[in-house]
Amino acid sequence: MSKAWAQHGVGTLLAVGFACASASAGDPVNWTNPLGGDFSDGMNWSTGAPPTSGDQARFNQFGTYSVNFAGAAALDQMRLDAGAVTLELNGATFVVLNPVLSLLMSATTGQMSDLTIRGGVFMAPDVLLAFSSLSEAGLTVDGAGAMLSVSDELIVGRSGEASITVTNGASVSFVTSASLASMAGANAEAFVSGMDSTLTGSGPLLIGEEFGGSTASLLITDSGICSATNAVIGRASTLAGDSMLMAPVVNNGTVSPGAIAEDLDTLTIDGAYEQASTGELVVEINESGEDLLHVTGDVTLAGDLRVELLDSYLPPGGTKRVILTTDGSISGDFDDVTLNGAVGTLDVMVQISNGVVEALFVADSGQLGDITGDGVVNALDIATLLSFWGTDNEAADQNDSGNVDAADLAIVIGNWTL
Ligand SMILES: [Ca+2]
Ligand SMILES: [Ca+2]
Ligand SMILES: [Ca+2]
Repeated sequence: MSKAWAQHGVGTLLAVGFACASASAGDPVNWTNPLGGDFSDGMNWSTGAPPTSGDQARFNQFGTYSVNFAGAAALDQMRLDAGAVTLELNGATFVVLNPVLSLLMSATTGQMSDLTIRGGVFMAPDVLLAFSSLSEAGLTVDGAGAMLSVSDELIVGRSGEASITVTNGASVSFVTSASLASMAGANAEAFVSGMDSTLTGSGPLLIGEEFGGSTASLLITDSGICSATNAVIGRASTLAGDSMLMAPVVNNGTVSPGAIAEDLDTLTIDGAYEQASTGELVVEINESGEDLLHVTGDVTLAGDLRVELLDSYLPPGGTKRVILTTDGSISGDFDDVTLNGAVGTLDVMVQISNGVVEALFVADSGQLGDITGDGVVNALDIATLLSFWGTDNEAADQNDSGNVDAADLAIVIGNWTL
Protein backbone atom coordinates (compact mmCIF):
# COMPACT_ATOMS: atom_id res chain seq x y z
CA MET A 1 0.00 0.00 0.00
CA SER A 2 1.24 3.47 -0.90
CA LYS A 3 1.90 5.62 2.12
CA ALA A 4 2.70 8.73 0.09
CA TRP A 5 -0.80 9.77 -0.96
CA ALA A 6 -2.33 8.84 2.31
CA GLN A 7 -0.51 11.69 4.02
CA HIS A 8 -2.86 14.06 2.27
CA GLY A 9 -6.10 12.20 2.63
CA VAL A 10 -6.69 11.18 6.19
CA GLY A 11 -6.56 14.42 8.12
CA THR A 12 -10.30 14.37 8.55
CA LEU A 13 -12.52 15.31 11.41
CA LEU A 14 -13.02 11.65 11.91
CA ALA A 15 -9.39 10.97 12.54
CA VAL A 16 -9.45 13.70 15.16
CA GLY A 17 -12.69 12.52 16.67
CA PHE A 18 -11.63 8.92 16.81
CA ALA A 19 -8.02 9.08 17.82
CA CYS A 20 -8.51 5.71 19.41
CA ALA A 21 -9.25 4.15 16.04
CA SER A 22 -6.09 5.27 14.33
CA ALA A 23 -3.98 2.92 16.37
CA SER A 24 -5.45 -0.12 14.68
CA ALA A 25 -6.84 1.17 11.39
CA GLY A 26 -4.29 1.37 8.61
CA ASP A 27 -4.28 3.86 5.79
CA PRO A 28 -7.64 3.80 4.07
CA VAL A 29 -8.16 1.79 0.93
CA ASN A 30 -10.80 3.54 -1.14
CA TRP A 31 -13.32 1.88 -3.43
CA THR A 32 -12.87 3.71 -6.72
CA ASN A 33 -15.35 2.10 -9.14
CA PRO A 34 -18.63 4.05 -9.24
CA LEU A 35 -20.22 1.29 -11.32
CA GLY A 36 -19.59 -1.42 -8.74
CA GLY A 37 -17.77 -4.72 -9.22
CA ASP A 38 -15.94 -7.52 -7.47
CA PHE A 39 -14.49 -7.01 -4.02
CA SER A 40 -11.48 -9.13 -4.87
CA ASP A 41 -10.60 -7.15 -8.02
CA GLY A 42 -7.69 -4.85 -7.23
CA MET A 43 -8.68 -2.52 -10.06
CA ASN A 44 -11.66 -1.42 -7.96
CA TRP A 45 -9.46 -0.15 -5.14
CA SER A 46 -7.22 2.89 -4.75
CA THR A 47 -4.17 0.82 -3.86
CA GLY A 48 -4.55 -1.63 -6.74
CA ALA A 49 -5.30 -4.46 -4.35
CA PRO A 50 -8.33 -5.37 -2.26
CA PRO A 51 -8.10 -4.40 1.42
CA THR A 52 -7.19 -7.07 3.93
CA SER A 53 -7.54 -7.58 7.65
CA GLY A 54 -5.22 -4.71 8.59
CA ASP A 55 -6.94 -2.17 6.37
CA GLN A 56 -9.65 0.40 6.58
CA ALA A 57 -11.87 0.22 3.50
CA ARG A 58 -13.65 3.41 2.59
CA PHE A 59 -16.65 3.79 0.30
CA ASN A 60 -17.06 7.40 -0.78
CA GLN A 61 -18.31 7.14 -4.38
CA PHE A 62 -21.64 8.80 -5.02
CA GLY A 63 -24.43 6.88 -6.69
CA THR A 64 -25.80 3.38 -6.34
CA TYR A 65 -23.74 0.27 -6.98
CA SER A 66 -23.06 -3.29 -5.84
CA VAL A 67 -19.93 -4.96 -4.52
CA ASN A 68 -19.84 -8.67 -5.24
CA PHE A 69 -18.10 -11.28 -3.13
CA ALA A 70 -16.76 -14.60 -4.38
CA GLY A 71 -15.47 -15.73 -0.99
CA ALA A 72 -14.79 -14.73 2.59
CA ALA A 73 -13.13 -11.39 3.32
CA ALA A 74 -11.85 -9.56 6.37
CA LEU A 75 -11.08 -5.90 7.09
CA ASP A 76 -9.99 -3.89 10.06
CA GLN A 77 -12.61 -1.20 9.51
CA MET A 78 -15.27 -0.28 6.98
CA ARG A 79 -16.44 3.27 6.44
CA LEU A 80 -19.21 4.58 4.21
CA ASP A 81 -19.08 8.32 3.57
CA ALA A 82 -21.42 8.51 0.56
CA GLY A 83 -23.47 6.56 -1.93
CA ALA A 84 -25.77 3.56 -1.76
CA VAL A 85 -23.76 0.35 -1.63
CA THR A 86 -25.10 -3.19 -1.77
CA LEU A 87 -22.86 -5.98 -0.55
CA GLU A 88 -23.81 -9.08 -2.53
CA LEU A 89 -22.15 -11.63 -0.25
CA ASN A 90 -23.16 -14.68 -2.33
CA GLY A 91 -22.95 -16.94 0.69
CA ALA A 92 -19.66 -15.53 1.95
CA THR A 93 -18.82 -14.33 5.45
CA PHE A 94 -17.45 -10.80 5.65
CA VAL A 95 -15.71 -9.87 8.90
CA VAL A 96 -14.72 -6.45 10.19
CA LEU A 97 -12.32 -6.78 13.07
CA ASN A 98 -11.72 -3.40 14.70
CA PRO A 99 -13.30 -3.67 18.14
CA VAL A 100 -14.04 0.06 18.53
CA LEU A 101 -15.27 1.36 15.18
CA SER A 102 -15.94 -1.59 12.96
CA LEU A 103 -18.63 -0.46 10.55
CA LEU A 104 -19.02 3.29 10.48
CA MET A 105 -21.60 5.00 8.28
CA SER A 106 -21.86 8.79 7.77
CA ALA A 107 -19.41 9.75 10.47
CA THR A 108 -19.19 13.45 9.75
CA THR A 109 -21.66 16.27 9.24
CA GLY A 110 -23.19 16.40 5.76
CA GLN A 111 -22.50 12.78 4.87
CA MET A 112 -25.26 10.54 3.56
CA SER A 113 -24.81 6.83 2.96
CA ASP A 114 -26.83 3.66 2.53
CA LEU A 115 -25.71 0.08 2.88
CA THR A 116 -27.59 -3.09 1.97
CA ILE A 117 -26.37 -6.52 3.05
CA ARG A 118 -27.62 -9.49 1.05
CA GLY A 119 -26.98 -13.20 0.82
CA GLY A 120 -24.39 -13.82 3.53
CA VAL A 121 -23.05 -13.02 6.96
CA PHE A 122 -21.55 -9.67 7.96
CA MET A 123 -19.78 -9.79 11.33
CA ALA A 124 -18.65 -6.70 13.22
CA PRO A 125 -18.00 -5.85 16.87
CA ASP A 126 -19.49 -2.33 16.63
CA VAL A 127 -21.85 -0.79 14.13
CA LEU A 128 -22.38 2.96 14.23
CA LEU A 129 -24.75 4.87 11.94
CA ALA A 130 -24.96 8.67 11.57
CA PHE A 131 -22.36 9.66 14.11
CA SER A 132 -22.59 13.44 13.62
CA SER A 133 -25.55 15.73 13.58
CA LEU A 134 -26.76 16.50 10.05
CA SER A 135 -25.48 13.14 8.85
CA GLU A 136 -27.76 10.45 7.46
CA ALA A 137 -27.36 6.69 7.20
CA GLY A 138 -29.59 3.81 6.21
CA LEU A 139 -28.74 0.15 6.75
CA THR A 140 -30.81 -2.66 5.22
CA VAL A 141 -30.36 -6.36 5.82
CA ASP A 142 -32.43 -8.05 3.16
CA GLY A 143 -33.53 -11.60 2.54
CA ALA A 144 -33.24 -15.06 4.05
CA GLY A 145 -29.56 -15.85 4.47
CA ALA A 146 -28.65 -12.22 5.10
CA MET A 147 -27.30 -11.75 8.59
CA LEU A 148 -25.63 -8.94 10.50
CA SER A 149 -23.93 -10.19 13.64
CA VAL A 150 -22.83 -7.40 16.00
CA SER A 151 -20.75 -8.75 18.87
CA ASP A 152 -20.85 -5.54 20.91
CA GLU A 153 -22.89 -2.37 20.28
CA LEU A 154 -25.34 -1.46 17.53
CA ILE A 155 -26.02 2.28 17.36
CA VAL A 156 -28.59 3.40 14.81
CA GLY A 157 -28.33 7.18 14.84
CA ARG A 158 -25.92 8.60 17.37
CA SER A 159 -26.44 12.31 16.67
CA GLY A 160 -27.74 12.22 13.08
CA GLU A 161 -30.64 10.61 11.26
CA ALA A 162 -30.55 6.87 10.69
CA SER A 163 -32.63 3.85 9.86
CA ILE A 164 -32.23 0.10 10.00
CA THR A 165 -34.44 -2.24 8.02
CA VAL A 166 -34.51 -5.99 8.61
CA THR A 167 -36.74 -7.61 6.05
CA ASN A 168 -37.66 -10.67 3.99
CA GLY A 169 -36.34 -13.18 6.53
CA ALA A 170 -33.06 -11.45 7.35
CA SER A 171 -31.60 -11.30 10.84
CA VAL A 172 -29.65 -8.83 12.93
CA SER A 173 -28.18 -9.75 16.30
CA PHE A 174 -26.35 -7.74 18.94
CA VAL A 175 -24.69 -8.62 22.21
CA THR A 176 -24.03 -5.62 24.47
CA SER A 177 -26.81 -3.23 23.46
CA ALA A 178 -28.76 -1.72 20.60
CA SER A 179 -29.63 1.98 20.65
CA LEU A 180 -31.92 3.89 18.33
CA ALA A 181 -31.18 7.65 18.33
CA SER A 182 -28.81 7.42 21.24
CA MET A 183 -27.84 11.08 21.72
CA ALA A 184 -29.71 14.38 21.94
CA GLY A 185 -31.05 15.56 18.59
CA ALA A 186 -30.78 12.19 16.90
CA ASN A 187 -33.59 10.64 14.90
CA ALA A 188 -33.88 6.94 14.15
CA GLU A 189 -36.29 4.42 12.71
CA ALA A 190 -36.08 0.64 12.89
CA PHE A 191 -38.24 -1.64 10.77
CA VAL A 192 -38.39 -5.38 11.34
CA SER A 193 -40.82 -6.89 8.90
CA GLY A 194 -41.71 -10.24 7.42
CA MET A 195 -41.74 -13.89 8.46
CA ASP A 196 -38.42 -14.94 10.05
CA SER A 197 -37.08 -11.38 10.07
CA THR A 198 -35.48 -10.88 13.47
CA LEU A 199 -33.67 -8.27 15.53
CA THR A 200 -32.39 -10.09 18.58
CA GLY A 201 -30.00 -9.24 21.36
CA SER A 202 -28.60 -10.42 24.66
CA GLY A 203 -28.54 -6.86 25.99
CA PRO A 204 -30.95 -3.93 26.27
CA LEU A 205 -32.79 -2.36 23.35
CA LEU A 206 -33.02 1.40 23.84
CA ILE A 207 -35.66 3.08 21.69
CA GLY A 208 -34.72 6.76 21.85
CA GLU A 209 -32.99 8.66 24.62
CA GLU A 210 -34.91 7.97 27.81
CA PHE A 211 -35.77 11.56 28.72
CA GLY A 212 -36.91 12.61 25.26
CA GLY A 213 -33.73 14.20 23.91
CA SER A 214 -33.99 12.15 20.74
CA THR A 215 -36.77 10.63 18.65
CA ALA A 216 -36.93 6.98 17.64
CA SER A 217 -39.47 4.47 16.45
CA LEU A 218 -39.44 0.70 16.29
CA LEU A 219 -41.98 -0.87 13.95
CA ILE A 220 -42.37 -4.65 14.03
CA THR A 221 -44.70 -5.99 11.35
CA ASP A 222 -45.82 -8.97 9.29
CA SER A 223 -44.54 -11.62 11.75
CA GLY A 224 -41.17 -9.95 12.34
CA ILE A 225 -39.75 -10.50 15.84
CA CYS A 226 -37.55 -8.43 18.12
CA SER A 227 -36.03 -9.65 21.35
CA ALA A 228 -33.76 -8.18 24.01
CA THR A 229 -33.07 -8.54 27.71
CA ASN A 230 -35.20 -5.44 28.18
CA ALA A 231 -36.53 -2.56 26.12
CA VAL A 232 -36.92 1.07 27.12
CA ILE A 233 -39.02 3.49 25.07
CA GLY A 234 -37.86 7.09 25.49
CA ARG A 235 -40.25 9.94 26.15
CA ALA A 236 -40.28 11.14 22.53
CA SER A 237 -40.19 7.66 20.99
CA THR A 238 -42.60 5.02 19.79
CA LEU A 239 -43.09 1.27 19.63
CA ALA A 240 -45.63 0.16 17.02
CA GLY A 241 -46.53 -2.87 14.95
CA ASP A 242 -48.64 -5.97 14.58
CA SER A 243 -46.07 -8.56 15.64
CA MET A 244 -44.02 -9.31 18.76
CA LEU A 245 -41.39 -7.75 20.99
CA MET A 246 -39.92 -10.34 23.33
CA ALA A 247 -38.64 -8.30 26.27
CA PRO A 248 -39.84 -6.64 29.42
CA VAL A 249 -40.78 -3.15 28.26
CA VAL A 250 -40.72 0.19 30.08
CA ASN A 251 -42.74 2.75 28.14
CA ASN A 252 -41.84 6.38 28.82
CA GLY A 253 -43.16 7.40 25.38
CA THR A 254 -45.77 5.86 23.09
CA VAL A 255 -46.99 2.36 22.35
CA SER A 256 -49.30 2.14 19.35
CA PRO A 257 -50.57 -1.27 18.20
CA GLY A 258 -50.90 -1.63 14.45
CA ALA A 259 -48.53 -1.42 11.55
CA ILE A 260 -49.22 2.11 10.46
CA ALA A 261 -51.52 4.92 11.44
CA GLU A 262 -55.15 3.83 11.23
CA ASP A 263 -54.28 0.13 11.20
CA LEU A 264 -56.30 -1.80 13.78
CA ASP A 265 -54.23 -4.72 14.98
CA THR A 266 -52.65 -6.57 17.89
CA LEU A 267 -49.15 -5.87 19.21
CA THR A 268 -47.72 -8.47 21.56
CA ILE A 269 -45.16 -7.86 24.30
CA ASP A 270 -43.72 -11.15 25.48
CA GLY A 271 -42.65 -9.99 28.93
CA ALA A 272 -43.79 -7.46 31.50
CA TYR A 273 -45.14 -4.04 30.51
CA GLU A 274 -44.60 -0.99 32.66
CA GLN A 275 -46.10 2.27 31.47
CA ALA A 276 -44.47 5.23 33.20
CA SER A 277 -46.21 8.49 34.11
CA THR A 278 -44.96 10.04 30.85
CA GLY A 279 -46.03 7.00 28.83
CA GLU A 280 -49.01 6.72 26.56
CA LEU A 281 -50.95 3.85 25.01
CA VAL A 282 -52.74 4.78 21.79
CA VAL A 283 -55.62 2.60 20.63
CA GLU A 284 -57.66 3.17 17.52
CA ILE A 285 -61.23 1.95 17.24
CA ASN A 286 -63.80 1.85 14.48
CA GLU A 287 -67.14 0.11 14.10
CA SER A 288 -65.64 -3.27 13.21
CA GLY A 289 -62.46 -3.48 15.27
CA GLU A 290 -59.87 -2.06 17.59
CA ASP A 291 -56.19 -2.07 18.47
CA LEU A 292 -55.10 -4.46 21.20
CA LEU A 293 -51.93 -4.61 23.28
CA HIS A 294 -51.36 -8.15 24.50
CA VAL A 295 -48.82 -8.67 27.29
CA THR A 296 -47.67 -12.06 28.53
CA GLY A 297 -46.21 -10.73 31.80
CA ASP A 298 -47.44 -8.40 34.52
CA VAL A 299 -48.73 -4.97 33.59
CA THR A 300 -48.12 -1.79 35.58
CA LEU A 301 -50.10 1.21 34.41
CA ALA A 302 -49.68 4.97 34.74
CA GLY A 303 -49.62 7.80 32.23
CA ASP A 304 -52.17 8.23 29.49
CA LEU A 305 -54.60 6.21 27.43
CA ARG A 306 -55.52 7.90 24.15
CA VAL A 307 -58.51 6.47 22.32
CA GLU A 308 -58.84 7.48 18.67
CA LEU A 309 -62.19 6.95 16.94
CA LEU A 310 -61.70 6.28 13.23
CA ASP A 311 -64.00 6.42 10.22
CA SER A 312 -66.48 8.78 11.89
CA TYR A 313 -67.46 5.98 14.25
CA LEU A 314 -69.57 7.07 17.21
CA PRO A 315 -69.98 4.12 19.57
CA PRO A 316 -73.36 3.96 21.29
CA GLY A 317 -73.31 4.48 25.05
CA GLY A 318 -72.48 1.23 26.80
CA THR A 319 -70.17 -0.02 24.03
CA LYS A 320 -67.19 -1.92 25.42
CA ARG A 321 -63.94 -2.78 23.65
CA VAL A 322 -61.02 -4.83 24.96
CA ILE A 323 -57.84 -2.78 24.43
CA LEU A 324 -55.28 -4.56 26.62
CA THR A 325 -54.99 -8.13 27.83
CA THR A 326 -52.37 -9.84 29.95
CA ASP A 327 -51.57 -13.38 31.02
CA GLY A 328 -50.29 -11.84 34.27
CA SER A 329 -51.74 -9.29 36.64
CA ILE A 330 -52.53 -5.59 36.24
CA SER A 331 -51.60 -2.99 38.82
CA GLY A 332 -52.03 0.77 38.69
CA ASP A 333 -54.29 2.62 36.30
CA PHE A 334 -54.06 5.25 33.61
CA ASP A 335 -53.70 8.74 35.06
CA ASP A 336 -55.62 10.28 32.20
CA VAL A 337 -57.92 8.98 29.47
CA THR A 338 -58.63 11.05 26.40
CA LEU A 339 -60.97 10.50 23.48
CA ASN A 340 -60.33 11.99 20.06
CA GLY A 341 -62.92 12.16 17.34
CA ALA A 342 -65.78 12.38 19.84
CA VAL A 343 -68.77 14.66 19.59
CA GLY A 344 -71.48 15.65 22.02
CA THR A 345 -71.48 14.04 25.40
CA LEU A 346 -69.66 10.87 24.35
CA ASP A 347 -66.88 9.96 26.72
CA VAL A 348 -64.71 6.95 27.43
CA MET A 349 -63.89 5.26 30.70
CA VAL A 350 -61.53 2.43 31.58
CA GLN A 351 -62.54 -0.75 33.34
CA ILE A 352 -59.88 -3.15 34.56
CA SER A 353 -60.60 -6.64 35.78
CA ASN A 354 -59.10 -10.12 35.53
CA GLY A 355 -56.21 -9.12 33.33
CA VAL A 356 -58.38 -7.26 30.86
CA VAL A 357 -58.58 -3.53 30.22
CA GLU A 358 -61.75 -2.41 28.50
CA ALA A 359 -62.70 0.94 27.09
CA LEU A 360 -66.30 1.70 27.99
CA PHE A 361 -68.02 4.42 26.01
CA VAL A 362 -70.57 6.45 27.88
CA ALA A 363 -72.94 9.13 26.71
CA ASP A 364 -75.32 11.40 28.58
CA SER A 365 -78.76 10.10 27.64
CA GLY A 366 -80.41 12.56 30.00
CA GLN A 367 -81.96 9.66 31.87
CA LEU A 368 -81.23 9.43 35.59
CA GLY A 369 -79.46 6.22 36.51
CA ASP A 370 -78.32 5.54 32.94
CA ILE A 371 -74.59 5.81 33.52
CA THR A 372 -73.58 4.24 30.21
CA GLY A 373 -75.95 6.31 28.11
CA ASP A 374 -77.52 3.43 26.20
CA GLY A 375 -81.05 4.50 27.12
CA VAL A 376 -81.71 1.76 29.65
CA VAL A 377 -80.89 1.42 33.32
CA ASN A 378 -79.76 -2.13 33.92
CA ALA A 379 -77.00 -4.38 35.30
CA LEU A 380 -74.34 -2.75 33.09
CA ASP A 381 -75.00 0.54 34.84
CA ILE A 382 -74.59 -1.13 38.23
CA ALA A 383 -71.36 -2.83 37.13
CA THR A 384 -70.05 0.46 35.76
CA LEU A 385 -70.96 2.29 38.95
CA LEU A 386 -69.24 -0.34 41.09
CA SER A 387 -66.05 -0.12 39.02
CA PHE A 388 -65.86 3.57 39.92
CA TRP A 389 -66.92 3.14 43.55
CA GLY A 390 -65.22 5.68 45.80
CA THR A 391 -63.98 7.80 42.88
CA ASP A 392 -65.23 11.13 41.54
CA ASN A 393 -66.04 9.72 38.10
CA GLU A 394 -68.54 12.16 36.62
CA ALA A 395 -70.62 9.66 34.68
CA ALA A 396 -71.05 7.39 37.67
CA ASP A 397 -71.59 10.23 40.17
CA GLN A 398 -75.30 10.54 39.48
CA ASN A 399 -76.04 13.13 42.16
CA ASP A 400 -72.93 15.25 41.48
CA SER A 401 -71.78 14.88 45.08
CA GLY A 402 -68.15 14.42 44.05
CA ASN A 403 -68.13 10.82 45.20
CA VAL A 404 -69.46 7.59 43.73
CA ASP A 405 -71.23 5.87 46.61
CA ALA A 406 -74.43 4.28 47.91
CA ALA A 407 -76.50 7.36 47.07
CA ASP A 408 -75.65 6.92 43.40
CA LEU A 409 -76.40 3.22 43.58
CA ALA A 410 -79.83 4.07 45.02
CA ILE A 411 -80.49 6.37 42.06
CA VAL A 412 -79.61 3.61 39.57
CA ILE A 413 -81.84 1.09 41.33
CA GLY A 414 -84.64 3.66 41.72
CA ASN A 415 -84.69 4.31 37.97
CA TRP A 416 -84.38 0.68 36.87
CA THR A 417 -85.80 0.04 33.42
CA LEU A 418 -88.74 -2.30 33.81
CA1 LIG B 1 -53.45 1.25 15.39
CA1 LIG C 1 -77.37 2.14 30.74
CA1 LIG D 1 -72.51 10.72 44.24
